[in-house]
Amino acid sequence: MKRTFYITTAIDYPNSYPHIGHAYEKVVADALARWKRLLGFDVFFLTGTDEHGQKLATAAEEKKLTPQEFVDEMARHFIQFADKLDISYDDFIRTSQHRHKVVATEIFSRVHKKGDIYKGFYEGHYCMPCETFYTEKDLVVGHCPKCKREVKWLKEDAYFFAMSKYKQRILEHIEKNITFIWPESRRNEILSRLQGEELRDLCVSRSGITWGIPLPIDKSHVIYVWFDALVNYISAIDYPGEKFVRYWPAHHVIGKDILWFHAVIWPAILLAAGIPVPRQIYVHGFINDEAGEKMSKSKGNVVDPIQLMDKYSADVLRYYLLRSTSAGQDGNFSEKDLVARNNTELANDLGNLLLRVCTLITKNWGSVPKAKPVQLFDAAELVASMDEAMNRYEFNVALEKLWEAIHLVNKHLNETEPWKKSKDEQAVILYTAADALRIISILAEPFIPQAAAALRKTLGVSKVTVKDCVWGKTKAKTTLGPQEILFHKREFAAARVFPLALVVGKITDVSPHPNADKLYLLKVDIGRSIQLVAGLKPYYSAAQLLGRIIIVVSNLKPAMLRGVESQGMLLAADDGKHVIPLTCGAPPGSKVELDTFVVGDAQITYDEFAKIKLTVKDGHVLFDQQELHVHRKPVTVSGVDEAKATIR
Ligand code: ME8
Repeated sequence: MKRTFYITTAIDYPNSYPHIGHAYEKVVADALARWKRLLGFDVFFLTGTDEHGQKLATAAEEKKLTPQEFVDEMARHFIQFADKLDISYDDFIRTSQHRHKVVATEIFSRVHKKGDIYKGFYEGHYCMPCETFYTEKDLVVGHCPKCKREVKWLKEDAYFFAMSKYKQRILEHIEKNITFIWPESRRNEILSRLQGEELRDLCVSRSGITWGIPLPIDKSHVIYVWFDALVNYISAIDYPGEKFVRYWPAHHVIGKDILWFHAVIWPAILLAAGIPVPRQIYVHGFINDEAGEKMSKSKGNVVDPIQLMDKYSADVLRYYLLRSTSAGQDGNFSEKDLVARNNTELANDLGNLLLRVCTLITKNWGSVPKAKPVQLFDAAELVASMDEAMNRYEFNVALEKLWEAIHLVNKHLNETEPWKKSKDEQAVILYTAADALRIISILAEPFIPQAAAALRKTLGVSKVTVKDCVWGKTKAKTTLGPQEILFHKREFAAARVFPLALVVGKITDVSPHPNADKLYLLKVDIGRSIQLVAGLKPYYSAAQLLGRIIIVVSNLKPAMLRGVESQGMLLAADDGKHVIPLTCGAPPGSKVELDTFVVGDAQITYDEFAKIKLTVKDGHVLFDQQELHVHRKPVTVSGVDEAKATIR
């Protein structure tokens, strides 16, 4: 029987689009999942979305959707995101799925039957975005210690989980199992917190919220979102069925902000339900901006992983994230460094090596010559040292080992100068290089799966298992090709700014302007309600505009137009004959983006606006050849003469 390896990521809150932290965590888990598969393990890799709780209900309300409609739409983005990033997940769990609700309810009932759930009331400072209650001393200058936002005082009937009962068992487990919480610094953090303070019982219900899983013992409450969410790790493997028996316990990959939930609350729930605790909790650091600052929308320093993949590739982003961060540490994202690594390590060291070897062999031999290779490096030792690093989540170290091998092959070609050698000597040199690349193509798979597949295709390698990482397995007479450019060299250009903050809006009211014949007053929902003055009266009746989805400039200085304030401007294409408002198939409140531009939000004047030239091509709206879109849904306009249209 194959050894099993069950690995999970945290399940992401889909209240907003995936960010670089989500990308990093998924890539970390994916690299290890792929590595273990390479080693012959029977791997099960789980990722997913955490869809209940007030935070999601509020986000849905802002978009005027039901929570279910909202999470259905957002989960699609997260699935597409994982696919684009080449995440080899075996299952994607969504906590609003029936299969999950059944198991979450069952676990709650089990803990209740055990006598570990009791009724009381809760009062405390509650942080809505983090769905967490805090005591006075937890607060940081009166604000949430995690997200630093305002907290609200709440008092409500609630059910409690007698978590304090399990403190000793959890403490002993952590003490006995050195690698249970990894890296060690994180283990020490939890140990000292458990040793130093009393473990309080946990409030595990919320009343007054309907978006969640009802308590089996009291339908007027829903299960606390963290209790609900943690259960995903076993609901996805059909607890208590055959898959659960086969794969549990898991290796959980999570970020440093949710360690307490995984290292203490989750083991307590499992112990109460009579289920073994997880095998390991690996805690990664955060990806911050170039200056080491936390990324946040308000600071405007957020990098979008989807844009990065479009601009470079999933492999380049994966490689950069894995290579430039150390296990457990925070990493500073720098696009400049990403480009530098792409150019030297990926395009030069690896990509050019393949081209060189292919050219030398094809030109001089037609196909791989027959010879006995020189063992440029110890393949078994390379695998073993990479394995050691991978098991410690030291992906940068594993990649350094692999690149040492790549450097040796480059050096071998440079120093032996095969083109000056006899036929026999040349055969040995070139066979060695091709054979080394074959081994490298296998070991590169967990990090850069697309390039590794292209490499294997060129080298005619079909099987991917670590057993093939031995010298001399390349078949003589293999014709190499197609010769792929694995990585293109890039130039780093600092991001340019698109000065218009555009947002999708829905017209909710149309009335005539009191002092002007050609103007309407529009009420528009852009996540909040604003008033616009628009010169559309000659072209449209009120009924034709009501309910229409439009694009609004939201950073234009408000202007008084014939005595009425306009808090923005609607964009329309005008070809001299028709005036047609731009639109987009995204919900009101969504922000318009461009791939390689950062969208500015500083207020601009009408004169500044008038200098910005937008164009239309095939119905899509462009700025400097780039499409305006909302997460790939283009901003469009149809029915105008595109050559003559100006957008105002
Ligand atoms: O916490 N860098 O979801 P989430 C690296 N739903 N990792 C980051 C990060 C950053 N800048 N920002 C966030 C939740 N993360 C819960 C999890 S699990 C049963 C429920 C990590 O979408 C974060 O630490 O806020 C977490 O591991 C994951 O992204 C999802 O965060």
